[in-house]
Amino acid sequence: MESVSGNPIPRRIARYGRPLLVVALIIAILQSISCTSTDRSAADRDSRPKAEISPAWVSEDGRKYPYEIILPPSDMVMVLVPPGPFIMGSDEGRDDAQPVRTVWLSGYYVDKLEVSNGIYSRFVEETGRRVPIFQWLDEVNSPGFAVCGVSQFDSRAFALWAGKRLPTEAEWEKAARGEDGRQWPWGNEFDRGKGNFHWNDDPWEKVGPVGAFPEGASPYGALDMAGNVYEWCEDLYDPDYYKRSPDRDPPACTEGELAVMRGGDWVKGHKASRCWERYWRAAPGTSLGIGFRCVIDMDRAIGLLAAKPVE
Ligand SMILES: [Ca+2]
Ligand SMILES: [Ca+2]
Repeated sequence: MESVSGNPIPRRIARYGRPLLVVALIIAILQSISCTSTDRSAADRDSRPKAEISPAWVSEDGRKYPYEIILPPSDMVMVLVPPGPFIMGSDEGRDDAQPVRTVWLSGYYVDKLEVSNGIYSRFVEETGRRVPIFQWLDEVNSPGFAVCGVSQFDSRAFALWAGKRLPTEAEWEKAARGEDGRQWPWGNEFDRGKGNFHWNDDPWEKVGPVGAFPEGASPYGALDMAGNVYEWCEDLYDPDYYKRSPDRDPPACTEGELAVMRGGDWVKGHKASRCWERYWRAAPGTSLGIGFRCVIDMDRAIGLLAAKPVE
């Protein structure tokens, strides 16, 4: 009788209670293992060297320098050019890039992209600097396009606002071609599809957006160092400067009537965009094909509290 042996419900509990208890224990153990595993993963992530989370170049004294940083107020991505030697100059073309030699540079960060209209307009708003002279042309004034129509003086003023500076010719050249003496940022064969050049198949007949040709990246990841807009350097143009400048951290040349710009523009082709080609213009002058990018010394960048790795 159920009444004698007890309520059927307690009996079921008695009958299934042990297996249920075992199952509950197994679930609890599995949950415990799962939580422990999750906690361990989190702990592992937290304890991993930052270099694994945000890859960094490590100096001989153990300092870590992220390969990419962003600095306010321009908030542009900058890529690292670690200290070391590179092959500068060329035996081709005019003799102003001769001789070919090895030059050693301290480390620095260079803007990954040319300065855009959008970023330049923030500088204009904050400082009252004149607007670039071709901004009335709808075909060049899109916020994402490289700024053009700026003088070397304008570019320097922007660099000062951004807490940076214009590159020396040597810094510009190394950022463009890396260490191995290549002709273009991507290698030794010209490719119209790797930059905004004249007569190529891209949608832009004049200046175009910054960063539109990722396959044209330099060994350090800088884009558009061949084509789109010429880029002002800090140097004045001396045709003999490559012959007489020091082999270690050559400073910007301060003697000359004209200012240096590099990399060719949207109206030029393969020759002007060779990494070692030097070109020039009056420092107060400009054109639809002249813009710029900035650099900052590596240690100065890291010393700034606002410097942070790019996620
Ligand atoms: Ca084009
Ligand atoms: Ca360029």
